[in-house]
Formats: sequence, C-alpha cells, structure tokens
Amino acid sequence: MRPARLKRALKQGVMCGLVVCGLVAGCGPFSRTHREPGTGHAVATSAPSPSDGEARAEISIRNGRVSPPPGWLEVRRGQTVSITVTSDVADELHVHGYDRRAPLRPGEPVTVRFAADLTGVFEVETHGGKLVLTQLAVR
Ligand SMILES: [Cu+2]
Repeated sequence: MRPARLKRALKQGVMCGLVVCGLVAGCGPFSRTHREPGTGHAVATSAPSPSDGEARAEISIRNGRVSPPPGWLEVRRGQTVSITVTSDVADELHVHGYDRRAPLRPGEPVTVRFAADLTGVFEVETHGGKLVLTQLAVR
C-alpha cells in the first residue's frame, strides 16, 4: 500500500471510530469499561496459540450482543491475526488501522487473517450494528 493511501485509510478509520464511539456507550480504547480491572472486559479475546504463533479470536453476534464481551486481543507485531465473526444479521466487519472489511451474512462465519505489522490499538467493529467486537492491540 502506498503511503498516501495508507494515510487516507488511517484517517478514515480514525474518523469512523470517533463516530462510533459517540454513538455507542462503553466503546473505544479510552472508555472506562475497558480499563476497569476485574470486570471481565480487560481480557484478551483469545490467547495466542503457542503452536503456530497465530492469534485467534472467535466472536459471535446475536440479538445485538457480542460474545465474548468486547475485550482486548493482544498480539505481537508480525504475528498472524485470525478473527472469525459469526453474526445473526447481515453486516459489515471492519478492522480499523489495517482497514480490513468483510461482508457478514446471517449465520455464516467469516474469517479475516492478516499479519499484524502495524503497532497500536485498533477497533474491530461492525458498521451496520455499530458494535465494537474487540480491540486489537499490537505491540
Ligand atoms: Cu469501521
């Protein structure tokens, strides 16, 4: 990806995240719900698998609820990330920063897989339901 295009994608991602955070209570990296210890929110969605080094998250959406509850998916830079989402309604999956999008169809698992080569914290969300699915934290 050329730098200009990457910059534009990042800007879109940031703007999109801000809009969503204005609409959905408790979303975003700065919200209190994700920082309170012991609430069950501040946990990795899935632990990195030691066997193949791939960080996996499996997330389902039913009746507008995200399961497991949105937390953090912590990965190392360069690690492969695999996020599988199953939604009960049609929607669009979006991984901010990396700008990965995928259409979601009711009941059909969709997996996005990519190398985590950008560091930072990125929201994984749906656009139709405006749900934050997890925060991808790449260190
Ligand atoms: Cu988005």
